[in-house]
Amino acid sequence: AQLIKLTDYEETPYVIETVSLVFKLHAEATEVVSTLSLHPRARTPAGTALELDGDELKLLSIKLNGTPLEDDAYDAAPDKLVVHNPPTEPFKLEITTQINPAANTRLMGLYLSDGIYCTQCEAEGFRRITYYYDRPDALSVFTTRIEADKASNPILLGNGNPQETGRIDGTDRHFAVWHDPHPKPAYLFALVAGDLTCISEKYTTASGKPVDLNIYVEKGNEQRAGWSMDSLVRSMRWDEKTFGREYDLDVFNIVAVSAFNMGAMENKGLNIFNDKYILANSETATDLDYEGIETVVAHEYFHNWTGNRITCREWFQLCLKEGLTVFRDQEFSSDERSRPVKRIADVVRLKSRQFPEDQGPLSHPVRPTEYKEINNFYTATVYDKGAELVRMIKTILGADGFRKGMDLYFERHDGDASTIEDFIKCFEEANDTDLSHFSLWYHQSGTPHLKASSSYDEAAKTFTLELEQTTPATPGQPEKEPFFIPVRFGLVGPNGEDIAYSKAEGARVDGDLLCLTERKQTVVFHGIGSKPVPSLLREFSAPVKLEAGLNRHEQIFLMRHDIDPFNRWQAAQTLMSEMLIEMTNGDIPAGKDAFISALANMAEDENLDHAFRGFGLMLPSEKDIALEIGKDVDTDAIGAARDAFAKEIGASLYDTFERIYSAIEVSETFSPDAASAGKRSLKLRCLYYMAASGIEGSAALTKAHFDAADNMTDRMGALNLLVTWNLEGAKDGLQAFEKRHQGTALAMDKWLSIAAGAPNEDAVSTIRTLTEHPAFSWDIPNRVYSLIGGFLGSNTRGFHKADGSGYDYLAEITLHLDKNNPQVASRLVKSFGSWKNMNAERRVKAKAALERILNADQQLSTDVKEIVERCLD
Ligand code: BAL
Ligand code: ZN
Repeated sequence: AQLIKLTDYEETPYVIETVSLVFKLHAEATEVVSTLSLHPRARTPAGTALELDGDELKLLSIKLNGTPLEDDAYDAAPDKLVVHNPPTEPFKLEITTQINPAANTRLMGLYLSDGIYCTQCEAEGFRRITYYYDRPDALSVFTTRIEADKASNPILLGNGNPQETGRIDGTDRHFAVWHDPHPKPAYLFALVAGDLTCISEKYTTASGKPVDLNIYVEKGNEQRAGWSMDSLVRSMRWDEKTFGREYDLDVFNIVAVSAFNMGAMENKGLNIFNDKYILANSETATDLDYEGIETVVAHEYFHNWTGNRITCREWFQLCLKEGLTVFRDQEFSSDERSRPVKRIADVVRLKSRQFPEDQGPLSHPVRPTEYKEINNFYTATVYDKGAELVRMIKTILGADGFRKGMDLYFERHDGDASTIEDFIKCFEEANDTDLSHFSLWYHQSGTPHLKASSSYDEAAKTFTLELEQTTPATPGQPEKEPFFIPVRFGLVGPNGEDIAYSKAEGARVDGDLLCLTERKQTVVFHGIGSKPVPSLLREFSAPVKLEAGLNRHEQIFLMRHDIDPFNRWQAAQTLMSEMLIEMTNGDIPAGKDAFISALANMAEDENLDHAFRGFGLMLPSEKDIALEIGKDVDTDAIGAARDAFAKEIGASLYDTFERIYSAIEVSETFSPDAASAGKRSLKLRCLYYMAASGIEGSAALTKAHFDAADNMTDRMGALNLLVTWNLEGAKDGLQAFEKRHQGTALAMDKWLSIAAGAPNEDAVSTIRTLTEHPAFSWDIPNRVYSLIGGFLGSNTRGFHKADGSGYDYLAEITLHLDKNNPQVASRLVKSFGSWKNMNAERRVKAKAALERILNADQQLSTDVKEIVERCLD
């Protein structure tokens, strides 16, 4: 496949002013008539061919200004349409294609999901519908007419506002016409047709514009859509209040479908969602699901401004809409819930998903400069690190400066297909500042390491902080420049309060913000009356790996006293991580008892909210520890150490955990609010340690929790513990869960993921058996992500088993899935991204498995090939 380069960007020679689409829907032979109004740009030389993108298309007819084109006037292939010598004046091109939605297993373009016609066009799915300039900078005004059988497709939805509906005379068919007045790229096109029902609400924007909100689901699921509607209304209000952004159409429709590659899609006025991010009730959804729904509904809605009204010039600019919109959804959730807890959750996600990516063969800049398959770049780096970069801009400029920059961005670029440079320029101009050094974050990949050391001079009353940044080489970038790193900090005095300094020298320091610009900087703080413990990178102010240079005593001090909740949590994490690594190496960590005692205090601290205490108790995952070790990893040793540590903490603090567990009362009527969810999470975290302890009665307590559960959070949480710790009752629990939830796909996904994540001598056999279970299907991404993704993501010992069985299995299923759905296959095969960190025995097996994929006797998709080649590079 061709390497696409940012430097090759050129405007289209022709402009598509309007596009009028007619869909005659039939499961196996849908006809699409597309009428494009085109004109050449002023500088387009006469005779320049019009080249439109296609993908597996069949052309039925083509007319220019109403007349069929002669055969020699065009060339049509499944992946391209070339019109030779188009007119130099504005002209109309009518293109009729035929597509097969029922056979579309890739779930890109127009396809059928459970009998519902739906589309997914980002990034390049529209070219599977009709020939078009399928690129984000080709903005056009779309009108869509949908025709379908009325009985099986009573609901017909398109982008924009509804225009007209009616019967088609003499047939059982009907039609609907939708018009979207906002010019948009093809990736935001959508249509839905099917037998759906909806819940509705009336919304009035801040300026008084009425909007009809509808969430469409399969019949019978309407009671599970209420939380999504609630989240949507809150998102709309929040965007008005926080960014001054209002909705801009008469209707906003959301549709939930069961077969969907991504989480959801922000098509203009017609968001299409993976049903996992719409459907929830206490019986089938966990607190995390409720939170995820709130986030994703908000995220897609926020795209209306950051993504749709202002879109990307080309796909290299993906972070322009995704990083920014993730930042916006994170801020929304922080305002709706607990800000420190949300920050911890986001950093946990960043460190577990983005850090491994950035420290392995798949590392790439937030704004990449080349790709083979754009679908491979919907990554944690573009999304989550992209959001961190926006957050740093806010940290550097302050809330007001940030808002001024955003206001200018909306004002200046509304209706544009923009770039990261455009975005940064708005912050620079609105704040009269220079962000050129900061911008390196968009272009230089890799996770910087920040190493700190300090000394105190009692006589001079100075505290000296030495900070050194290094960024390891990443693919294509052997040498690194120093980053501009904003470090929020405090100098914590012996009484736990921050010490004020009288003067700081050696770096730009403003209040609690220190900005590093060089490889090595020494900052001297004056007027420091007693030796402080530095608390660095508060709120995780930059996406770096910090080596704080503190001893265990100091870390425990921060864990107990830091006024920054994030760093209290971080101190506990750092201690756990260091100790787990020592235990993995067979050593007994110093200061373990003191740490465990501090952990107990944090868990019992009534001044902290429940969710925070739950997070404080969280052990780093086996994957996190493997990443921290970084080379010659033995996942069995990590797993054994982590199990032993959990058991030890559980046994030492059993009484404490029991006390906390018993004292927390959760209201009897289920509510998904953050406070109630926090209580459930802390209870389950206590139960985790009690279950790990092996102490008599703990298994029965865990089983009792499972049996008494009246909501999915508790039921799934307790079942997971029974299975993880292989307790008596695990088998019964799995059976009871299956019996209760069989037939409810999203609930059974949880059952599959619990079974997939369980440590087990022969994990691959277990997974193989489960692929035969009626709850599983290779064709529905959610099922695959739950079972296979659960195995690859949570069963570290199983996937990285020294005999290579996990690697062999991943090679096998990658090849299997690639035949039907390359996007899903490619997502899974990314799990090989950590293979170079493993020990020699495992590396040999992983490399062989990767080579087997590459050399397989089948045509590999560009998606999978690109990932495998990068892994092997
Ligand atoms: N644009 C793809 C899905 C999302 O990030 O919202
Ligand atoms: Zn997005």
